[in-house]
Amino acid sequence: MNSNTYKAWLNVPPLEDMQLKKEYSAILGQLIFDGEPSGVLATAIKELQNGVQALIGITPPLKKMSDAGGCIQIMVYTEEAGLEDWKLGREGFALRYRQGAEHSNLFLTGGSEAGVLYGVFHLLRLLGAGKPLAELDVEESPRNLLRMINQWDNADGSIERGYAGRSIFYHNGSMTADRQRIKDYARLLASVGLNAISINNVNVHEMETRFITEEQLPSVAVIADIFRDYGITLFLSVNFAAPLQIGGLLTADPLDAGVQRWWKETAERIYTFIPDFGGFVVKADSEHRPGPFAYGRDHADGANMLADALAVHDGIVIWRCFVYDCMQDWRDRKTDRARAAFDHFKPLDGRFRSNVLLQIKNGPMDFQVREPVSPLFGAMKKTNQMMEFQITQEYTGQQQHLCYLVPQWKQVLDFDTYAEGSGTEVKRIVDGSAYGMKVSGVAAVSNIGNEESWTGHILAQANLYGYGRLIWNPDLTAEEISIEWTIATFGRDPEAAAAISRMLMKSWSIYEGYTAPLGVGWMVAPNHHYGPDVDGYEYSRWGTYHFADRYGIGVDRTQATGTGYTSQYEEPNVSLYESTETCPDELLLFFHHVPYTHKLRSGKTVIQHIYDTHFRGAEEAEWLQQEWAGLAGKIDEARFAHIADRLSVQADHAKHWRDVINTYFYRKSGIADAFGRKIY
Ligand code: GCV
Repeated sequence: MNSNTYKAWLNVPPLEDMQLKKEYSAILGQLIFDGEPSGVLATAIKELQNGVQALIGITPPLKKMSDAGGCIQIMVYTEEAGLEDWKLGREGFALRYRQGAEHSNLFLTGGSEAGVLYGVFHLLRLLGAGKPLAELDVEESPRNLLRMINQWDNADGSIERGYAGRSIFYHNGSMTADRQRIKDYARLLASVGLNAISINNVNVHEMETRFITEEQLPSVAVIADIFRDYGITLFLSVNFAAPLQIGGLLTADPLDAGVQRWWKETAERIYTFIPDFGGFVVKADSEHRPGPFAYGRDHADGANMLADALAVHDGIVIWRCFVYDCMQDWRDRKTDRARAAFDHFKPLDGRFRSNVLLQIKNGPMDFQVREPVSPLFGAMKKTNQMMEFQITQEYTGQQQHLCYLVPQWKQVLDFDTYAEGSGTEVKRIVDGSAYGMKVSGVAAVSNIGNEESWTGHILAQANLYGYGRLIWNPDLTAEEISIEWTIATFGRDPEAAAAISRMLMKSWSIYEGYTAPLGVGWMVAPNHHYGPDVDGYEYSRWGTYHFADRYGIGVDRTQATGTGYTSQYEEPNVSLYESTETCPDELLLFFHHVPYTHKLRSGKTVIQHIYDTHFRGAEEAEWLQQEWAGLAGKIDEARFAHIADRLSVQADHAKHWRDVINTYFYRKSGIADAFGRKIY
C-alpha cells in the first residue's frame, strides 16, 4: 500500500518553493558518517535518504568524509567520545546548522543510535513543514523514559476494542505474513518517539498464553527483530495462570517454589530468543483474569515473583492497577468502583521490587470522555508508576466520530496532585522526577488495525501521532501538535492546516456535548459501548451507575454523605471536589448527586445544561461537516471523501444521542427546556 491514506503523517510532499529547495539542496546533497552503520543507525540513514528524496528529489549518498560542498554530518555520542559532556541523554539529539563562507553544514548528533533516529524524524518533520535552515538549531530529549504502545490484539486476528479492521500481527492463530506492514507500523511509532510495544492483548487467552513457549518464541522473535531496528523494545502480556495452563503445574501460587522456578526458566528461554526483551505486562485479578488473590496472596507477591524471574535479564514487570469488583450488586450503594485501584494498591506502597512498574489508567473508572485524574498518581511515593491512556476510542466514538484526545491527555498530565506540595503534576510523577523513580513513563492502547488508513477514521491518525509527540514533550500544546500533524499529513497549505486544527481542537468538547453529561460517564450500549443507552449499565454488575431518578442525578462520592472517594486525593483537591460550591462543573455528577434544578457554577441548572449541551453538540457536529466541506479541492479526493463520510455518520449519530439523552431526562424530570426546543 502506498496511498496518502496509508502513509499517514510520513507523507512528505515534494517542495514547490524553488528558493527553499535550492537552500535545502545545498546541505542535503551528501550524508556523512564515519563508520559502518547497522541496526537502528542504518534505519536512520535510510529514513533520511528516503525523506530527502521525497522532499527535493535527491538521494544523498552516504560517505565517510565530505569531499566538497555542504552536507549533513551524523554523529553518535559514545562514552569514549565523552558522554559525560552530553546533556541530552541516550535518546536525545542535537541539530546544528552552521553557515560557512564556502558552504554550510548540518550536524545531527544523537546520544545513541536511537537518538539519531529521533533526530532524523524531527529533521524531516521540520523540512517537510518548510522551516528555514536557520531554525535548524534544536536540542531535544524525551521527558519520559518508557514511551509505550499496548496492542490489544488477539492471536485469532481480532482486536479487543479495535475499530480499524483486524490485527496487523496475527491471523487465525499465526503471525501474519505481511511483515512490511509491521515494519511500516514501527516507522510510524518511532517517528513520534515511541520506544516500547506490547504486542498482545492484556486479556491473554489460550493461544497467546503459549507465546512464551519454545514453539511460539521464534515467531515472536521475528516481530521483535522488526521493532528493534526502529529502537522499539518488545514486551508480551502474560497470563498469570500460565504455570497451570501450559506448565503442567498444579498451582500458579506466586510463593510456590515450583512456580517461581517455572517463571525463571521461562524468562531464560525468552531471552535466548529475544536478548533485549522488555518484560511482561500483566492484567491480574481483573475482569476474571487469574491473579494472586486465588492463593490468598496480594499484588506485590504476584508482581515481585515475576520481577525476580526477569531481574537478571534487566526485564521489567508492568503490573496493571485496573483491579475492581466487576460482579457488583447495583443495589449496593456503598461499594464504589472509583475507589478500587487506590484501595487495592496504596497499602502495598514500598513492597514492590525496583523492576516493577504499576500501570495506572488516567482516571479511576475506565477511559470515559470525562473523568477526574486517578488519585493513585502521587499516592505511592515508593513505587514506580506509569500512566495508561487509551488511544483507541472505545468510549469516545469508536473512530466513527472525531474526537482528538490530546487535549484530554494534556489536562491529565498537567493535573496538580499536590502529593509533594503544589507543583506535583501528574507529568512529573510519570516522568519520574517527582520521586526520583528510575523506571516510569506512559503507555497507551493502540488504535490501529489492518485497514488502509490504520485507524479507521483518517483524522484519528492524529491521536496516535499526538500521543507520541505529547509524551515525548508534555509541554507541547495540543494545538501545536495538531498543526504539526496536519501539515505532515495533508501538506503545507496554511489555511487547510488551520481549519483542520480547529476541527480537531473543538472535537472533544463536541463529543462530550452530545454524550454523557457533567462527568457522569457511560450511558452507552452494553458490551460494544457504541451509541446511547442511558440505563444500559444502570442495573448491571459493572459498578458504573448514574442513579438518575425523578429528582436528580449523579454519584455521591463525598466523605460527608457518600462513598468517601474524595478523601483519596490530597488537599486542596479533597476540598475542591467535596463541595458542590467548588467542584468543577464538568465533573459535578462524578462527585455529587444533585437535583436537576441545582445551579452550576456557570449559572445554569443541571437540566438546562443537559439540554443546551446536547442541542449545541449536535449542531457542532454539523459544523464539523461544513468546515470539512470548505476544504474541497485542498485535500486529495480519496481522503476528502472518506472523512466527509465519517463526519456525516457522526452528525447523524449526534442527533440520535441528543434526542435519546434529552428525552430521557425530560421524561424523568418533567422539566421543560427553557427554549422550547423539540424533545420527544
Ligand atoms: C482489555 C475495559 C474494556 C475491556 C478491557 C479492559 C482493560 O473494561 O472494556 O475491553 O480489556 O478495560 O483495560 O483491561
